[in-house]
Amino acid sequence: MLSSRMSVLTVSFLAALFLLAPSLYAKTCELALQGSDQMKFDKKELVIPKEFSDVKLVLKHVGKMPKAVMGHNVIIAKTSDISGIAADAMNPKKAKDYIPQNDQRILVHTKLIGGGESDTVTFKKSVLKAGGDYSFFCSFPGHLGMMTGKVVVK
Ligand SMILES: [Cu+2]
Repeated sequence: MLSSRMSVLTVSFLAALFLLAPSLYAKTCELALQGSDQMKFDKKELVIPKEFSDVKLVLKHVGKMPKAVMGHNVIIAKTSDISGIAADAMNPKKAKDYIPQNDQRILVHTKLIGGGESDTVTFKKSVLKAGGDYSFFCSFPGHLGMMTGKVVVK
């Protein structure tokens, strides 16, 4: 009786350790970005502090307009690649939902969403180099001018 209780305790202890383990090794930085019907993001800068190994980016469309009219996404790339990606985003032969497919310049992206929707993307911080010149932007046609900002990697 005692030993079976012990083994139940042991199993639950090991299960708890197993569940805890990923959070002990991976430190996830949570970033939140909101897009609106006014064609704006609520932030001009996303900062990833040094101590994190992983990043979780949550994009929320706080407006009401549908995806086809006021769709938003987030693409993160080197600042020097942004205009080229934005151009390809409008080419239906290269892009799907305004996201160029199999494009090595795109380091991180969410899907395209409409009002009331949200999308989350998680990625290894190591896809970005500390101190690199990165930007984020929305690749929906015409949104780059209003919807862009810097990604600062510490
Ligand atoms: Cu947009």
